[in-house]
Amino acid sequence: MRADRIADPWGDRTPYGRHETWPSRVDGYLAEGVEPAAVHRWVAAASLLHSGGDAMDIAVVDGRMAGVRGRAADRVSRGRLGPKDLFGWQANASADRLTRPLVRRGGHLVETDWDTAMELVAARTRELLEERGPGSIGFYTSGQLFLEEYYTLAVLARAGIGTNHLDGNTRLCTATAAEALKESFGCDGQPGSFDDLDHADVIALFGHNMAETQTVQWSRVLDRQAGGDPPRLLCVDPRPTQVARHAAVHLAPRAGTNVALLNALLHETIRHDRIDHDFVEAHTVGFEELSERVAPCTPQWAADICDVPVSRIIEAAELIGTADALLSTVLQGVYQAHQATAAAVQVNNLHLIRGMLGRPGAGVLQMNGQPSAQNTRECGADGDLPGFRNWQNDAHVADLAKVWNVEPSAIPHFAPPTHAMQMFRYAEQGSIGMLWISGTNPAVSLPELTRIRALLAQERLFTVVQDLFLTETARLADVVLPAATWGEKTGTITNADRTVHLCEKAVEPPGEARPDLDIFVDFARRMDFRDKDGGPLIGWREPEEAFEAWKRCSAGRPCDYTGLSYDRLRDAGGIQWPCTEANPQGTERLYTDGITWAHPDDCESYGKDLETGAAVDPVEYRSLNPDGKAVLKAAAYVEPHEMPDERYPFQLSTGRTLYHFHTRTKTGRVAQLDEAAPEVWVEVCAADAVRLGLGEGDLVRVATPRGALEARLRVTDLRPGLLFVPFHYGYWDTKEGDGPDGGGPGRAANETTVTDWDPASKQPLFKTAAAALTLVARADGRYAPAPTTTASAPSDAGSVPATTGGRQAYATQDTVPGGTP
Ligand SMILES: Nc1nc2c(c(=O)[nH]1)N[C@H]1C(S)=C(S)[C@@H](COP(=O)(O)OP(=O)(O)OC[C@H]3O[C@@H](n4cnc5c(=O)[nH]c(N)nc54)[C@H](O)[C@@H]3O)O[C@H]1N2
Ligand SMILES: Nc1nc2c(c(=O)[nH]1)N[C@H]1C(S)=C(S)[C@@H](COP(=O)(O)OP(=O)(O)OC[C@H]3O[C@@H](n4cnc5c(=O)[nH]c(N)nc54)[C@H](O)[C@@H]3O)O[C@H]1N2
Ligand SMILES: [Mo]
Repeated sequence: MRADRIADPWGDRTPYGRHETWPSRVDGYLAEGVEPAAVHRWVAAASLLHSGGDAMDIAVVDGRMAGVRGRAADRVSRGRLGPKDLFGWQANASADRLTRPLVRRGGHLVETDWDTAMELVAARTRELLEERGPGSIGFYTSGQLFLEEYYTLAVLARAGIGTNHLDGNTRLCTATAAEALKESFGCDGQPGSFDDLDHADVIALFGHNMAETQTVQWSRVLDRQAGGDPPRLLCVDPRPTQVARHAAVHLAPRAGTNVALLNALLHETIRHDRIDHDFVEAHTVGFEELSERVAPCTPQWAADICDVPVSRIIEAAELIGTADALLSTVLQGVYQAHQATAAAVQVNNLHLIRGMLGRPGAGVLQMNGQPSAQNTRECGADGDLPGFRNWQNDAHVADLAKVWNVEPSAIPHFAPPTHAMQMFRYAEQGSIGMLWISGTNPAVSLPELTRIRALLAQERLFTVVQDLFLTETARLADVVLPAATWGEKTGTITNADRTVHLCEKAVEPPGEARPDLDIFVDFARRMDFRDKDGGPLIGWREPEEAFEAWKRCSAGRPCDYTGLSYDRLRDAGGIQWPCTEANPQGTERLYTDGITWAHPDDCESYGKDLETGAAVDPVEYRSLNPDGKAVLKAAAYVEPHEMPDERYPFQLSTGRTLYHFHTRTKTGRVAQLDEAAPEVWVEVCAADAVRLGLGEGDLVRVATPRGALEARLRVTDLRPGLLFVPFHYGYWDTKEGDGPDGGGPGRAANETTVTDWDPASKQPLFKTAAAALTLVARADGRYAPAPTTTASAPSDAGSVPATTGGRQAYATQDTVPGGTP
């Protein structure tokens, strides 16, 4: 069967009932003119454009990628693929891929050979180490490389250079997921499993537009809704997402008020005694304090703050309170906020007091966004030590030093690992003299771009950018290293429910582009990093050797990989960690038998004060939680730092659309995806549009105290007083002289966002800013270039042509009879 998967992103329904197995449906797409029989090889991989980890095979014809298909047996997708995965691979073959290293000479980036480029980087590193020490060097990496690459980078940076300045764009993405898990359970590690979607009777989505950002798991929800005993959904999102449209209860709160709402939900749960007292007694500390703190947080109190009907809050509390198996998911509507960790922790609290953990259907998914964000975190390429080790615990540092065969003092742990927002500040001030950026495009994705551009362009900052394309960030670099990507190199990625997939090399990279692992290993060799016995610090070259080295580092930690191998992953497909020799099938759910990693000797973190971010000291933690139970941490609601006023009367939120990935370096180069959403737009509700005399398609200006952008207006059903702008659109494909560089109007959402972050997770705020909206030019018959299939659907359905993909977007969908192949 063929279907236009741009017009229908989720594909056909395969209904199933509660506690049944999700039926398979194998999705595939082959390039125009390629017949299945012409495919020479199918090479195993998994999705790289979100955190779902959908297994997919890459079709190879004459040494080139020619298509993809899902894998029926895959535990997370059962064969399905979303539009980004069906079509996105085509970007690999873009004519403008970087194929040779570039170095800046006389103000211009010019091509050079690898040896010259790498020697330049190594020479600068040596010079800085000698003159100013390891603290003058910083690394900013990604959630999109492979585990093997992060681990190598973590060893290289932490024990080789000896710098504390290593973080990922995961800071913008899943830092709050990690922090909320540490606060509640003492340690990172996703408690739940995607399989919980098969068993839950209530699914609550907090600030998570699953329909657009995890399209395959959303198909699963739709399939359950079409089957017997469907789950009831609770959606907390100020926009009319597809999730909201399918919800039994939809709350559209004022942006930035999640803590008030969650405190009211806790208040109601406790008031009605919908509590699992045995679970609370056996597995938690802090219940009394939590009860006291939420006692004044009545639904009426929250209704005023959140600007939602009080009856709706009571309904939401009843849904949660009467669930037999509750699954909650949490994502950026919670994480990119001034009280990110405080709010995410209250979702954990709801589960803990209701005993909704560790059994089928009862679980929390503190979601990840990027495909390998989990690996960035577990390998310590973010602001943590590898293997979820605790930087404040000398025994953990000593253990890591043993794995690496270095002195503990060689691993900086005098202060918490530096977070990305602080690293950029150091680069701005000049204490960081070299910043090596891999697999991320901060000149589009960080807040307050005027500041970021100026900071990266500084003469005194030596910037290395490792990417596939000459991105906005690469254009500001001193050295640009052309990387190979997914499909052109081998490695593993771990998705949001701890499922590890192997991605194998299918084709050669273009030109001289090299895998990120090769680049890091090459650098380590040039720097001649040694262990304490004079052996090489990094003794591996190949991905599988790096994986084996990581296994040794993960041994005995929560993310234990010792039972996995490339061969096992080839045979079995995706496997969930922890996976040991004693437990070779992996682990579906954490915390099935109590809270296992919160003990003071084992925990990754002693926690932080949710309001100030101050670290709890070991002695305090030990006295609060001597037996290592889950910690119920309360938090008071605090108003967003920047609220609308007369000059800036709107709240501005930013986020995603289904058809694009981040700064569009891949999806913007693919016809099917680009044409579905070719330009930036801004969403406003009908009442606000009428009040301001604005209409669909008008060119408007959105301004905040930091900057402005221009976009066409889409009138939708989002909450009054709110504006929404997708953050995907940088300026790489605008005409010469256009965009902020050339003085024209900006179109990147981050021209407007603020440099500010959650005190505990240090994740920046992308969901609340005060903004003004003014007319630039009338629509003159034009429409906003926004999809109609998604949250950006126009409130007047017939007013805009429907989003379709046409023939070029036809993909196959095959349901396997009988479900499980
Ligand atoms: N199509 C697509 N999928 C992706 C990505 C992509 O770029 N494109 N990126 C991947 C990555 S890295 C990530 S992190 C995830 C992100 O996935 P999501 O978090 O689902 O995506 P966002 O659009 O950032 O934000 C989700 C929702 O938060 C809502 N929101 C805004 N403010 C508030 C608030 O104050 N409270 C609440 N409750 N909700 C609020 C917004 O209306 C929005 O619908 O997606 C992943 N998947
Ligand atoms: N306003 C606003 N801003 C946001 C957000 C928001 O919701 N609103 N969301 C934030 C979130 S959650 C995220 S995750 C970030 C994402 O922000 P970024 O990480 O900056 O976005 P990407 O476009 O994914 O950048 C990844 C880069 O890596 C390159 N790349 C891809 N594969 C490889 C590879 O194998 N090797 C190398 N070396 N490079 C590769 C790509 O070409 C691309 O340039 O944006 C954040 N910024
Ligand atoms: Mo993300």
